Amino acid sequence: LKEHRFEYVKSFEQPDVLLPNTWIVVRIDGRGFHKLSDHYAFAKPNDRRALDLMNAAAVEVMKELPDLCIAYGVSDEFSFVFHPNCQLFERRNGKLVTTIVSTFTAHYVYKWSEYFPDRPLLPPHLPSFDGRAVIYPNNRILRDYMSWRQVDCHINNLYNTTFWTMVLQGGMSNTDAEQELKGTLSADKNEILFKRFGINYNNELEIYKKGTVLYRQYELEEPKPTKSLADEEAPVFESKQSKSQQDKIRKLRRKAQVVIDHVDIIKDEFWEKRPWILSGNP
Ligand code: DGT
Ligand code: MG
Ligand code: MG
Ligand code: MG
Ligand code: MG
Repeated sequence: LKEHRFEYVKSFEQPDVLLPNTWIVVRIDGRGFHKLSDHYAFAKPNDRRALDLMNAAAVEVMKELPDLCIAYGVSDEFSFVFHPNCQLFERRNGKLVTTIVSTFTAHYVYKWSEYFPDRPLLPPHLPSFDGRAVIYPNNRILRDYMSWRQVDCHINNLYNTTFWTMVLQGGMSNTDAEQELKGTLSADKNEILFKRFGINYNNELEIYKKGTVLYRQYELEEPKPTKSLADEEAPVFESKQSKSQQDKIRKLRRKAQVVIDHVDIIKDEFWEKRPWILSGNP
């Protein structure tokens, strides 16, 4: 029989396993959302419904993939974070990225009409997302990555808020506003907003200024078995967890509430108050 004569093609598939014991961040980003946001007339600079839809789709991704320990979203992007001890899909890059991108996109499309009941989603203006995985070798660098995204959110939002206020409330042309803002510092933008438009930037919504962080909350559960889970096995960075411990952790994560928050993730406080995020336990 010659049924097996085609099987050699399997050997053309290349391994793409991500380094062990490193944080994995899968960042997805809307393709051509500049155009999409125009087409569906998203509010400028921030469309609350569009952001809520991004967050709702991301919550579903967190629920479907209990291995995820935290996610951060801003604009048309979301970063999903797997703990160094994660063994999902044997840490295969392609499988992790494509699963996250397609799960997110499916929920984004499914929920669209709930958030935009008056703007039916129609081809050729359909949302799609790209995605990539990056590994980070330790907690400090993972936190610097998260800080980088939140700083980006702040810088962009201050610029966009000032720009669109000058255009929409100040009646300036896009090019004039752009010209005036060229080379300005944060303090200058705050002053333009306050002196010319009576807007205190600090009073803008937290979701716009800080973006969105998703994580699991365990407080409502009965006393956590942190002790037994922590003592049973060596620290996560030193040894692989057993299959049974991974299952236990996955179960606890599945039961936990996914919280939508708009808070500072740059300072220590956020991480110190929620030690399970960096410890991966549960
Ligand atoms: P890409 O990612 O290279 O395919 O291209 P874009 O167009 O998606 O560019 P990107 O991701 O750098 O920037 C995100 C775009 O999405 C940006 O043009 C503004 C738009 N956008 C995101 N959120 C909002 C929103 O809440 N309101 C409005 N009006 N636009 C938004
Ligand atoms: Mg982009
Ligand atoms: Mg984009
Ligand atoms: Mg983007
Ligand atoms: Mg299959």
